[in-house]
Amino acid sequence: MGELPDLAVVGHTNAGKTSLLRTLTRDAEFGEVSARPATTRHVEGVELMADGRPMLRLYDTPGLEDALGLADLLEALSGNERLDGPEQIERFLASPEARGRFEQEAKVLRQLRASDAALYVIDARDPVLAKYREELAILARCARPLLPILNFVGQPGHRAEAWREMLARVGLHAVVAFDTVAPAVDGERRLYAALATLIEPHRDTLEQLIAARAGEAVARADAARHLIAEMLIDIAAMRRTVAEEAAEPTALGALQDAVRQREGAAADALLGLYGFRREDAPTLALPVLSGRHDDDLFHPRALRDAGVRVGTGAATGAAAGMGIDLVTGGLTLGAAAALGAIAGGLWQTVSHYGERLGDRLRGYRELTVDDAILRLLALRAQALLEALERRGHAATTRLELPAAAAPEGWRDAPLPPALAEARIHPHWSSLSARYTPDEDRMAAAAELARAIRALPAPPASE
Ligand SMILES: Nc1nc2c(ncn2[C@@H]2O[C@H](COP(=O)(O)OP(=O)(O)OP(=O)(O)O)[C@@H](O)[C@H]2O)c(=O)[nH]1
Ligand SMILES: [Mg+2]
Repeated sequence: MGELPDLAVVGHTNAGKTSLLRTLTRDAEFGEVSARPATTRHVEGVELMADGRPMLRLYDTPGLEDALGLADLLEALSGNERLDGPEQIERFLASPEARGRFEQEAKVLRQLRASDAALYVIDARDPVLAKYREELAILARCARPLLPILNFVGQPGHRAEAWREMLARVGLHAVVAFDTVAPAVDGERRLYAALATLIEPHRDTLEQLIAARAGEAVARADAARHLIAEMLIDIAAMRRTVAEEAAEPTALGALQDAVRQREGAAADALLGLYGFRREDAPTLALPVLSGRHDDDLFHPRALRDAGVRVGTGAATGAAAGMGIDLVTGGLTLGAAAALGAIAGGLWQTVSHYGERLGDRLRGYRELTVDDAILRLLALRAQALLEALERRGHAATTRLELPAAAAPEGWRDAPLPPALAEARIHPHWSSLSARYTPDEDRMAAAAELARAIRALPAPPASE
């Protein structure tokens, strides 16, 4: 027992011990996680960092498999002597069986004896079987505080209540529900708070850890909102001049690609910020990352699914060809907008005006990205952010974006003024050759970041 609290993570095989470590350390690469039992074979320690310094040591351990067999052995080893719990455990650890048949169990108990406390991970979907009671009775003999963690509580049909009841019967009243794949917003804080009551000597450290983690979460969400704001400004400010009409389709395609790339880069940065990998990216909404194109940003269905209002005639079935064209374009003639010819900025309207304006536009055609696309980008980025906030680092499936997670405002309310501002400052776009970020741009980005959804505050307490 050193100055840092040492915590053993113990439990039945496959209960999610390694998964819990992944989520607590925010490291999706920690150890090996698999659906087959006995995945972890050795004790593996890791320091939990916060505020740039280690605050806690966690030890992953192999799963307990044969609690009933071990209970019999402990009894046999005691013979007629009246040994207390730790004495029984020490005798077992010195026995040949601890290097043979019960080698895995010995590793767990040795680590628990060397730790300040243990997190006892439970697969709450399992019925409360006799072998689990035995497992707990053996762990209790190590004379270390145990904090039961109810894992898999995000799954239907879990038996958390039956588990709480059984745990209370053996004197374990502090119990934390913590689904490692989809932890509650407040889950980590509760876990450490419960732990602080169990290991009094380390209470201060654990409280510092809670504060540091909370601070990190705020800073992370803040950085995320800035990443999204930067992307939106880059895209809103973007403009491409087209010399002649014939070159328009090519320019349009190039501009769309630039927008897709920029969205992909922002998504990549968000994933990185939250400690997830590209493989975790949702297939659905990030075709640039996933290589799938059926949910492309410029696909008319994407706007409709997101409930973004695109204005007159745009998404109506009647105008399919034209409508799809214009929504697929997602681009407007910036010059025409600048001339006051259009307000909503729709391709159809623009084409219409374009004909009328004819000469005035000739030789001065500029493509910009439609408001509807900006709305969609904002909605998608915020949905991604929300999903990342809720994802545990033990998750093994790809992220899925909630359909209608982001706030209504981005669907039809006027866009934040910072974006209108960006529209008339082409040099604000980092995608432009003339990119010159000035103070006004920084101010606009900061203002826009504040307009990005503030995440729901965690529930105060249960
Ligand atoms: N849905 C869901 N799956 C989980 C959760 N926790 C773990 N799993 C899955 O359960 C399986 C076992 O998880 P592990 O973390 O390897 O379990 P373990 O306790 O370390 O297992 P051993 O090392 O074999 O003792 C894996 O397939 C995980 O992806 C959870 O909270 N929810
Ligand atoms: Mg494991």
